[in-house]
Amino acid sequence: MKIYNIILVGIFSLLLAISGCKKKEDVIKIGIAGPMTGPQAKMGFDFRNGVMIAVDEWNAKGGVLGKRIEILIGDDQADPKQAVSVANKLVIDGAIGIIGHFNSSCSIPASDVYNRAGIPMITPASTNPQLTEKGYRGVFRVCGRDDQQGLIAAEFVINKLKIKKVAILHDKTTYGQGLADEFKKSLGDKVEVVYYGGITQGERDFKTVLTTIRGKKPELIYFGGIYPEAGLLVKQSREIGMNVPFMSGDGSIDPKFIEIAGADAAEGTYLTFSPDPKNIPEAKGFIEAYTKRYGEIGPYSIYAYDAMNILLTAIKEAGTTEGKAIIEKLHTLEFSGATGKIKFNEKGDVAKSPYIVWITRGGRFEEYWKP
Ligand code: ABU
Repeated sequence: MKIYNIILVGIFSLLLAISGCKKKEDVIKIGIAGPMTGPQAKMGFDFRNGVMIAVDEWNAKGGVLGKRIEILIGDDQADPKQAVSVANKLVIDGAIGIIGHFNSSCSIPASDVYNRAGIPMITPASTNPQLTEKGYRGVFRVCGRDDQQGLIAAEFVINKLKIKKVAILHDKTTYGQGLADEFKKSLGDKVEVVYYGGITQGERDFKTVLTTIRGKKPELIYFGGIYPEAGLLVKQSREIGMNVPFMSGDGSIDPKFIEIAGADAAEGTYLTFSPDPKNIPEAKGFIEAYTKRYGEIGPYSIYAYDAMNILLTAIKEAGTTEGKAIIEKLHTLEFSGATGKIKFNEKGDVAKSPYIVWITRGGRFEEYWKP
C-alpha cells in the first residue's frame, strides 16, 4: 500500500512539473511600469488600461508566437528609487519587454536596468530628452520630447499671446525642471523671466511662492510639472487674486487637473500636448473599445496602446523572444498605430511629434493653437 502511495505521489508530481513547464512555455510576459498608487496613479491606470485593450485583441487572435500574452504590473509610485526596484523585479520575473515608465525621472534610471538585461523598453509618456540621449539601443518612446514641447510653448507665448514678462515654476523633477528650462531657453531674449524657481512635489500650499510671483507682475505663469501640483497652483493663484494666464505641459493635461483647480479657476489655462486623437480616423476603434470598457481615455492611454502593439508586432516579426532581435526589429518597423504612423529614429525617438496648444474651456480641454 505504502509503495503504491509513493508511486502515485511520484506520478502526480511528474504531471504537475510537466504542466508547470508547459504553462511557462505558453506565456510571453510583458512588464507595465508606472505609478499605480499615489497622486499620479491615474497615469499608471491609463497605461494599464490602454495596454490591456491591445493584449486582449492579440490574445483573442492567439497571442504572439503562439503564446498567450501575460502582463506583469510594476508600481514605481513615481519614485526613481522604486522604479529601479520595480525594473529589477520585472526582469527577474521574466518580462521580455517593458511598456513604461511614466515619469522621466523613473524611466531614465530604470533604463539602465533594462539595458543591462538586454530587453526593450518603450515609454508612452516620458518626454525628457536625456532618456534617449544615453545611447541605449533598446530604449524607445512613442511620445515627443520636451525640447520640442518647450519650443512650441515659447513660440505660442511670443507669437500668439505676445507676452513680455513671465514667471516660470517647476517641480524640481527631471521632467518638470527640464521642460521649464527648455521653455526658458526657447524664450531667448524676447521675453523677460521675472521669476524662476522650484516647488516640491507632494506639497499642498503654494501661496507663499505665488504671493512672491504676484509681486513681480508677470503676464503669464508657466509651470513644468504634473497635474496634482498644477491644479493646486491654478486654484491658489486665483485665491490670492492673481488672474494672469497659466500654462503647463503634457504632464498637466488630465481631467484631474481641472478637478483639482476647479473648472472656474482652470478656465483659459493653456497646455501643450499632441493633437486630439478623436480627429485621427485610425484611433476610432481604440477609443470605442476603451470608452466602453474603462470610460474616457486618459492622455497617454492611446500611447500605451500603440507602444504595446509595436512591441508585440516586433516580437512577431522577429519570430523570437530574444531581446536583441526584438530591439533590432523595433528600429526598422514602420508601424501604423492608433496615433498614426510611427517610425523610430536611431535614438529611439519618433521622427515626428506635433505639439499643439490646448485651452481649458467649460471644464474641458480643446485644441487651441497650432504652430
Ligand atoms: N511627459 C509627461 C510627464 C512624464 C514625464 O516625462 O516625466
